[in-house]
Amino acid sequence: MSELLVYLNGEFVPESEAKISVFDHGFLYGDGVFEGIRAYNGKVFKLDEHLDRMYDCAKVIKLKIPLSKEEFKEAILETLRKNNLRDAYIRPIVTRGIGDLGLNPDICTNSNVIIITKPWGAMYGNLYEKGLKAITVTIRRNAIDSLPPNIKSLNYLNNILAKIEANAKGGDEAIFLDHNGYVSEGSGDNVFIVKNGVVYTPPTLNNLRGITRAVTIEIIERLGIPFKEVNLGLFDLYSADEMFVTGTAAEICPITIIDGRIIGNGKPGEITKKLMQEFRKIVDNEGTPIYD
Ligand code: PXG
Repeated sequence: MSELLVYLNGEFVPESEAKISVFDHGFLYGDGVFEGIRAYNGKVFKLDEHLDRMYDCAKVIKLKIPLSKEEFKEAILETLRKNNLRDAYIRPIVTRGIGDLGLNPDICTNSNVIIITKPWGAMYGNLYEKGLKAITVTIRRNAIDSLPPNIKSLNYLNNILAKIEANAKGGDEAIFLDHNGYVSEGSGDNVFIVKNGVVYTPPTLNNLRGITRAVTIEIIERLGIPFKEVNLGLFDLYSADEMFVTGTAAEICPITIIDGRIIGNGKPGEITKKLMQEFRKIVDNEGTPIYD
């Protein structure tokens, strides 16, 4: 089987030849941005929303992306076409580019643009039926006034530390609190709970403005399920009737146990299951077509 092709600064190169310099500040300092996007059934889900977020993040870190959004969109679609993909994971990356040693981003002149695409299915396997085991980790989410969690940057060490801790404690996913003890998010997803028929999720100052989160809220509102965006604490998580996470990779995935507390009856809740069904319908039907 021939290798998949990676988009690298306008060229399509085989995976094994897709290389960038060790002097790239993306590698040296985690200086850059990325996205995680998915294609279902020949259509890219929420492509404009992901690109909008990536360009916003780039602006925040004063990183110039050498393509217009339209050009970037076309590059993503073309990468998928070159690889004959219909169900895929898409990873656009923009790095600060080559500079000398030393932090100063102004010495880097040419950012690198990379688009990796891979065939991809469900992330958590049978856990969509069973539910995840979550662990609230002692590592706090990056403070909003140090490294704002709204930036989807190449520096994911905070998330990786959380994952290490959750893995060590036998969990499937880590849940972060922020420095005030408010619930922030998972290591790669946003958090929701259900209590007495009302769905709750924290506001997005202390977490990533998840695109799946936004889609989930749209579904909740369309179904007329009561919904509140409020700060949550450990008490709310431990006493929830249902709990789930949302993300491009995770989709909507139930949590059935957190820190040894069983959520509801220990099975994915009714509202969670309804939202998962509705989400499936949307991803199967909506999106930017890859092939005409
Ligand atoms: N919080 C964090 C920290 C994330 O990294 C989300 C929330 C959910 O955002 P979206 O827009 O995807 O609903 C993310 C996204 C991976 C992977 O490879 C991780 C994400 C997305 C895609 C793939 O683990 N995280």
